[in-house]
Amino acid sequence: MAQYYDKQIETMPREELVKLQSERLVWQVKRTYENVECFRKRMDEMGLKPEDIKGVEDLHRLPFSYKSDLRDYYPYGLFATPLSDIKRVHASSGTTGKRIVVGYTEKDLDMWGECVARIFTGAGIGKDDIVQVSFGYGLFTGGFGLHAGAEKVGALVIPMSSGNTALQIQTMIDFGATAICCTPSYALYIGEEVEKLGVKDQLKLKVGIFGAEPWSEEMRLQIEDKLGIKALDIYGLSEVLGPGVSYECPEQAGMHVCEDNFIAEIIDPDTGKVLPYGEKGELVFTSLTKEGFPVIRYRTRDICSLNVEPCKCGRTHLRMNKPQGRTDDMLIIRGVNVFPSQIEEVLLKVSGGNITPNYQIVVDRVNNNDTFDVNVEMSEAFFADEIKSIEKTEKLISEQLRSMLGIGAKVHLVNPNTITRSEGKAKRVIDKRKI
Ligand code: DLL
Repeated sequence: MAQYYDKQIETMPREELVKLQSERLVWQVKRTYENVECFRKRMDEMGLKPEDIKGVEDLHRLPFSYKSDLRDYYPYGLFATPLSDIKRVHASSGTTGKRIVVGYTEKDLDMWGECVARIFTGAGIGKDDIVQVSFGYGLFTGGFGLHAGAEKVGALVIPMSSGNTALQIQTMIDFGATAICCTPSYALYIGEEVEKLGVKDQLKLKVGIFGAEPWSEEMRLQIEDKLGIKALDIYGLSEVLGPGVSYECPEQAGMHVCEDNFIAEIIDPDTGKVLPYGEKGELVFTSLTKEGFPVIRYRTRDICSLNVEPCKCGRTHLRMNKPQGRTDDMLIIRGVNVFPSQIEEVLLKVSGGNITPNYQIVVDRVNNNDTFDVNVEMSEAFFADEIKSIEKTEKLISEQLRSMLGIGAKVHLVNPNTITRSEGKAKRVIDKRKI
C-alpha cells in the first residue's frame, strides 16, 4: 500500500492532486449513492445521477450532509459497507442524548494511521522517539487516533490516556517521552504543574501535538515556554476521520488538509454558496477514500478560511486557518463536545418529562482548567413531586449530566427568577474563557 505520509504525496503538484481528487470523488459518489439511502434520496430529489459528477468541478452540485443525519440514521444507517467489514466504531456527542457513531474498515484504519503519521513525520518524530498519548482512549477518536499514527512512524508509544497529572509528569520523566499529545488546555495545565514542581529540566520533550479544541497563539507561546517544546496544532472531527484531517507543519502557519483523502470547501453558512479561498465561512468536507463511513459535503459548523498559497515547507496541500468559532451552539469543554440541548434533555428527564426549567451554563477557565457550572432555577412545577432536597436534586442532575456527556458539571439550584431573562432568545451559555 502507498505510504500516505510519503513526501511524494504531500508535495504533489496541485494539478496532479486535483486530478487524483476527481478520480476519487467519482468513485466515492457512485458507491455512496449505491449504498447509503440518505445520500441516494437527496441526489434523487435533486434529479442528480452519480454519472453527472465528473470531477472536483462538479462538487458544488452535490447535496450537503449534516450532523442530524447521524442522529436520524443512528447507529449504522450511514455506513457504506456491510457491518461485517467494519472493524471499529468511535462515537462523539450528538445534539441530543444519542451519540453519533462512525465506523472504519480495515483500510480506513490504515488510511487514518497514515494521515496521523504525517503529523508525526512533519514534527520530526520517528522510530527513535517516545510518544506519550494523553488524549482519552475509548469512543473519543483522540487516543486511538494518535496512537496508530505514532506506531506507524515506528515510535515507542505510551498509551497514557488523559487525567492524573502527577502520574503524567512522572511517566514523562521516567520513560523519557520526547513528544506529548493532548488537548492544548491540558498541555498548559501540565506545564503549570511542571513549573510548580520545578522539573522542566528533567523533561526530554521536543514537541507537543495538540488539538480537539480551539486555542490561541498566546496559549501556544505559554505551552512552548513552560514545557520547552514546539507546539503544533492538529484538527479533525469524528464524522470525517478523527485527528489527522489537517495538521500544522513546523512552519506553524495553518494546518495542511490531507487533500488526497479529503476535499475542503468554505461556504456561506446561510446561502450554502461556495466562497473563494481566503474568505471566512463554514468548513465543509468530502471524504474521498473512506469506505465504511464516507461523508459527502459534510457541514462541520466550524468557521475558518482556506489558504492555497504555497507553504515554505514544500507541502502543496492547502492549509486551513485555526477555526474561529462555530455556526451552532456546540461548546468544547475539557475537549468534550457539549450541546445545550443535551442539558435540556437531562433536565426534562429529571422533571419527569413535563417541563424544562430555566437554566444557564457558565463556562470559565481557572488555572488552565475549564470549569463547567449549570445553574437551574427552582420552580413549583419542576420540584413539586418527590424531589425535595436541593442537595439530592443537584446530585441527581449532576450524575445524569455525567452519564450523558462523560464529564462532570457543578449543578446549582438557584431561586426562581434569578437567571437574567433576555428579550429575545434565552441566553443559555455564558462562556467566559478567553481563547
Ligand atoms: O476532537 C478529533 C480530534 C482529536 C482532533 C484529537 C484533534 C486531536 P470531535 O470530538 O468529533 O473530534 O470534535 C470535533 O472539535 O468540529 C472542532 O469544532 C473542534 N476541534 C478539533 N480540533 C480543533 C482544533 C475531535 N485544532 C470538533 N482547533 C471540531 C479548534 C478543533 N477546534
